[in-house]
Amino acid sequence: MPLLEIREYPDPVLRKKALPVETIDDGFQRLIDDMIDTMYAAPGIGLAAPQVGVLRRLIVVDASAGETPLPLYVLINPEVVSREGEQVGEEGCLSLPELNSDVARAARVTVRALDRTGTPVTVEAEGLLARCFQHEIDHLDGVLFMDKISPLKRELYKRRVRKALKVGGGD
Ligand code: GNR
Ligand code: NI
Repeated sequence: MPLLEIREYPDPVLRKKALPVETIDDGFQRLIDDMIDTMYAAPGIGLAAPQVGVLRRLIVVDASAGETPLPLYVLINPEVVSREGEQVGEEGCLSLPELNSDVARAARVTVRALDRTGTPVTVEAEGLLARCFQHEIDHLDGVLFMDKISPLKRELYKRRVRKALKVGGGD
């Protein structure tokens, strides 16, 4: 199945708000499968549709780490319905190459969504999985983790990207 092109900052599509999914048809099932393949190939632990240029509210997440297997989540129109506590931990993003930084997030979240069959599901998460859900749902609102780091780090990163685009052309 074809891998999708992952859009990188400063691609404007990453800053737009994604629309709710209204129809889960065959084309949409294909998009889900292609996003799953793209996430694993990257490799990443999550992927949001805007990262592949699709402004719809769809995320895929597999936060399995080494010994600890977790389910693959496909969540349509996901919403954080409750959050508790705080955790600070390092994040990366496939759309922000070479940026890694600590981000403060809720420690635990409850997410309501539809699964790929359109069935309502409620998922409770903590730790890395909770972090990843928050990161992916932010993408659906045009929010990137660079918005949540220190202003100094953010400005240094923006400058680095601008410079790389100037000399390298970036296609
Ligand atoms: O692969 C990814 N790793 C990650 C690590 C910590 C917090 C969030 C993430 S998500 C990221 C893939 C990605 O960019 N998803 O949007
Ligand atoms: Ni990301």
